Amino acid sequence: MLTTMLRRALVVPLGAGMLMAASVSGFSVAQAQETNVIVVKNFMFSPMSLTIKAGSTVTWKNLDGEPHTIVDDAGLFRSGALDQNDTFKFRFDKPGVYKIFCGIHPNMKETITVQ
Ligand SMILES: [Cu+2]
Repeated sequence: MLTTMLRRALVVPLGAGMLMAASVSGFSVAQAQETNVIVVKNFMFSPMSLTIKAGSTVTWKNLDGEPHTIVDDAGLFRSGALDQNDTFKFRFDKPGVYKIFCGIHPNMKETITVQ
């Protein structure tokens, strides 16, 4: 009887703490969506074309269980293999049209226009 009461007393604050942690991380995800995020899902970049202002940072997030890389066609940058939920960021300082592809699956392509 005493042990049951003790267990309940321990479980309730732990559960509340986990709920708070979940809402805090939810908030940070919502904030990240205000920047330029490209989702990699189902072997596709989404969106496949994006127009941004010079000086903007783009974040790629891989949602697939398969690894993907983010490679600039002109050799400006190349990410390591992104596992599921990994992200890669790059800041585009120069205006231009950037062709991006996945180094593992070169048929995965997208275009980023920097104004
Ligand atoms: Cu890929």
